[in-house]
Amino acid sequence: AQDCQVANIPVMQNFDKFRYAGTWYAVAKKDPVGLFLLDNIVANMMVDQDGLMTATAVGRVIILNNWEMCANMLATFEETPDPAKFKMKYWGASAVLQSGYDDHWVIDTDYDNYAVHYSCRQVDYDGTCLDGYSFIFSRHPTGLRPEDQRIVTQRKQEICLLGKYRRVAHTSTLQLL
Ligand code: DAO
Repeated sequence: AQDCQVANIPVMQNFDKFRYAGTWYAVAKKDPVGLFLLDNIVANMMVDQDGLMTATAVGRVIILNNWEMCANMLATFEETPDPAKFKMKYWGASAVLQSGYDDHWVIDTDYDNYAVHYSCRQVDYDGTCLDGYSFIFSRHPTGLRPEDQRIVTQRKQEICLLGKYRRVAHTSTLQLL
């Protein structure tokens, strides 16, 4: 069993940012308070010659109560002593979009099919996560392979978020890429 302490959450061992690079489709998401990215979420991770990891991401958002748009987001990642734990500075191509500074932890990935992401924005007094979000990413827009689903379900349980996810559709009624 797991104690759900943010500090004890197991992350990817020997994380390789070079193999993590490339396109990832969000197929499921646990939303934070003040949900931002709704669906059609695609992230493109890059590592430059100096080893700096950056990302571009798109997704459908609703801003100013009822205005639907495609968010074009940018992010840079700061490394920490744990290679699977990054600090992510993010902002929108447009000023109406969210910006912020979040954790970006890679819980597990096989690099070729699935990745489990986790970010706790606010740790509670008891050490559990009070407000956070998590993406389940796939290399395939069609979703996870059955053999990956089993692993991902296990990871969701280990990060104490089993049952908290919603499916992220890739319907692309807005022009996204
Ligand atoms: O959608 O509610 C939310 C939180 C997500 C905010 C961060 C989005 C921009 C950066 C994406 C980079 C790849 C994960």
